[in-house]
Amino acid sequence: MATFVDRVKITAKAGNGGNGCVSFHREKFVQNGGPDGGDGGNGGNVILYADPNMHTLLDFRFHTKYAAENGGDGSANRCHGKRGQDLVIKVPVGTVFLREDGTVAADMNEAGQSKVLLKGGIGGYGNQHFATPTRQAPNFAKPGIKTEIHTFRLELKTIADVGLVGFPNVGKSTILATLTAAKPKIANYHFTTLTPNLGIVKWRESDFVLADIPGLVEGASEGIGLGHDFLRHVERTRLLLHVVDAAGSEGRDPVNDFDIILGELEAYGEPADRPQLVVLNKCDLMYDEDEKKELVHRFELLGYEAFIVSAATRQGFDKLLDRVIQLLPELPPPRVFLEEEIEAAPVKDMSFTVTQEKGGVFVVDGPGIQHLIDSVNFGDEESMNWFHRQLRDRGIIDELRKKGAKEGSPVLLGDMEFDFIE
Ligand SMILES: Nc1nc2c(ncn2[C@@H]2O[C@H](COP(=O)(O)OP(=O)(O)OP(=O)(O)O)[C@@H](O)[C@H]2O)c(=O)[nH]1
Ligand SMILES: [Mg+2]
Repeated sequence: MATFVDRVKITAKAGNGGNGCVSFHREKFVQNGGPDGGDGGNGGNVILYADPNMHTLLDFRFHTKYAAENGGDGSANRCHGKRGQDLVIKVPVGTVFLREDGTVAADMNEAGQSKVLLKGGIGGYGNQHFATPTRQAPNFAKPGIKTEIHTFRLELKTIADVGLVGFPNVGKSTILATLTAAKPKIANYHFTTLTPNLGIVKWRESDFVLADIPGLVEGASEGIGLGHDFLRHVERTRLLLHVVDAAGSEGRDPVNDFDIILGELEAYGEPADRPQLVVLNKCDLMYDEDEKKELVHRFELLGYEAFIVSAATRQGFDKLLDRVIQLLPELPPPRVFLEEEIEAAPVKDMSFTVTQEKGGVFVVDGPGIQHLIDSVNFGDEESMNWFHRQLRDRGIIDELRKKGAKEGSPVLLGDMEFDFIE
């Protein structure tokens, strides 16, 4: 049996920012050239693309790790590091990216749309930025921002206006083939259809997207048959065409079949009042007109409109389609999942320690230190002033002095080393 994959787990990582460079300009006859270390390039982004030609997540089963290119490091002569290349991940339309905590990172619900899933790390400044009138030879540069590996669960939730649901072999694919240009596989056995097929129905002045959803069986909501895999595709259709084998050609009662599928939809979490029309298929196999009318009546008693059709002889669809295009404008649009941005939690703990290491380096450590360094734009004077104020207000300067730091002492703050200046 061919495998249809509509749920996978992958990891993705945007590119790291390249490191800034420490370098000094050297020229013959020029002593003490200025700092000329270039900036690191930004890391590449991870970008998603909703590809209308893809229909399964199968590829992701074999390829589960995705990483965009890192930014290049800066180099001497103010050479900027190369920008890391973006990585584009193509997915079928309707793919939802969920984070490990269940929040939605992206819902790729429109054909051709692109979204940034993960942003690349910003490149670090080279020491060319750090020349100030009082500090002509800064020997520090900023490292690029390192990115993390994220895990995502991908779920394909097909988007269509109308979904054909029902037991296997009742003729759903045959109906899709009758009404649209789609050419689904049709055969006289259960679970012929393993992936949802889509087609466009053009009727009178309207058109709508029709999805043929693989057959459901009793216990599908608990994972029996192909289980949840298929129920997931019912979620984003606006109207259901619930197909039953009216002729009972496999010996089952159509109303009983209908009840079983309703139960599965409800167990899966579909609202009980889900708009649906009953399609009584295979009526070419019923010779008694009264029997057909009686069946329509049984469904009406349950509160459903029922339509007698035959996909084999293409009869009875006019009335059904007229009703569908009349209903659709009144129904809400397909469900879209709200995307949540996750922002890094602000660091509240301002505590820090200063220790002197063997080489005489003063190491400042604490939960908020790296965050402080990352927040500074070293090329901008105002930002630098803010940074100095932070060092003073947080008591870091005082503590360094207390521990014995003197003008010119090496200080390691987060992952950045520089000389202590008062
Ligand atoms: N006599 C008759 N046979 C039909 C009709 N519609 C479909 N069939 C036959 O019923 C069998 C199943 O049809 P499919 O369209 O593959 O059924 P399905 O509901 O898509 O089945 P699964 O994909 O397995 O869930 C095929 O042999 C069809 O030719 C109909 O209106 N009348
Ligand atoms: Mg089928």
